[in-house]
Amino acid sequence: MAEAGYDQYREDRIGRANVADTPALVDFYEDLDRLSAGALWTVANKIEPWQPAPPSVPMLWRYADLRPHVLRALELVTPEKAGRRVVYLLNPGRREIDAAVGFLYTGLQVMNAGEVASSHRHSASALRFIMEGEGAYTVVDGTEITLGANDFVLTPNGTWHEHGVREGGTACIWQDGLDIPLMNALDANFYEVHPELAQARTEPVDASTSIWGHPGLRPAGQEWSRRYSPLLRYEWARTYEALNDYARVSDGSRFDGIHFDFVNPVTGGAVMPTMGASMQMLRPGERTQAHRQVGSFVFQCARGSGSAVIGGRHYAFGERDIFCVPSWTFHEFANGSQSEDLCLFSFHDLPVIRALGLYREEAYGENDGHQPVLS
Ligand code: GTQ
Repeated sequence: MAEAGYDQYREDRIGRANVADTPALVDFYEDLDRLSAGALWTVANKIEPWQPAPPSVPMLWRYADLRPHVLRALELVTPEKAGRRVVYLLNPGRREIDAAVGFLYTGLQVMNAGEVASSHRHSASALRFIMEGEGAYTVVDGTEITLGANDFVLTPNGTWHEHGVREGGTACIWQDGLDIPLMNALDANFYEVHPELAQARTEPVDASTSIWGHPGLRPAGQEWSRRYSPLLRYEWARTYEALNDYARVSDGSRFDGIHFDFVNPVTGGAVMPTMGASMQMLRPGERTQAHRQVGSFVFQCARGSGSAVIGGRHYAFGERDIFCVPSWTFHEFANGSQSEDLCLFSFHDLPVIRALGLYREEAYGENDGHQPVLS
């Protein structure tokens, strides 16, 4: 990797078609442009890079910076007027498509006790990672799901869903992750409002967890053929217990530490067709080696604090901070604490990448697996 900084790092990946402009060529390009056409060699470097050259840049969004503004939104707009009261995160390289990284959208949604947001459904798949507050719930296709801190929750595409906070609760903030930019890139995005504001509760509260949420146990005779997981909530207490149990017997991955994917219990595959999610833990003092993958990632520090080197840039983060890793960008993590573990939640587009046969990964081969930190 060049030492001239991240822009150079990106530039180095872009091939160079080598046709110098002449008056005749410029004339030619103008004629083509008038016909809504163009010469490939003028754009080949841009549209056919040697390897993925994402316009997304690594980003760290600090919760301490965002949180006051998220809470401000409580006073400024109602869920009825806004539809969803969300502060979303915008990658400077992805402004035109409102993505946090690649084709992934993320935002911080906030609701007060007693508030309800109306029911809707869309082609986009959605997931939530709960950050703070008491009493939040979401209703997905007739089941009310209780949301607690660090729970991971699905609202798959096509399912009616609405959110709220129960009376007697507190202001609640959670992270939304959606594939909205991907749906729009594919011109496949539909959006529909429920005829009634709220859907009927046809199932008992937390039914999906009670039926499908027991490791190693499949409810006999229950059919499930939809393209998303029937388990809609992955509870933090169980996830954290699993991380610690795994850590007792293994060092996990040299790139990701103790690392679990959240999966569909029926298929063992990703929770939704377009987005997957993971939780990983780095033990006190642990430092991973760098690798890169085809796929875009959004991380949230769920517990503890640590640092990452992403594309040669160093980021220090604390609990609830959010950062992203663009596709094919080397990244590595460290837990500098000697006493506390570090847990990172992430979601990504690997189900899409894998379904299309595009997945690759590569270890950073030099310097014992650690990137030089660029200026
Ligand atoms: O809760 O369904 O942050 O539709 C963006 C779009 C949340 C939602 C967002 C959405 C939702």
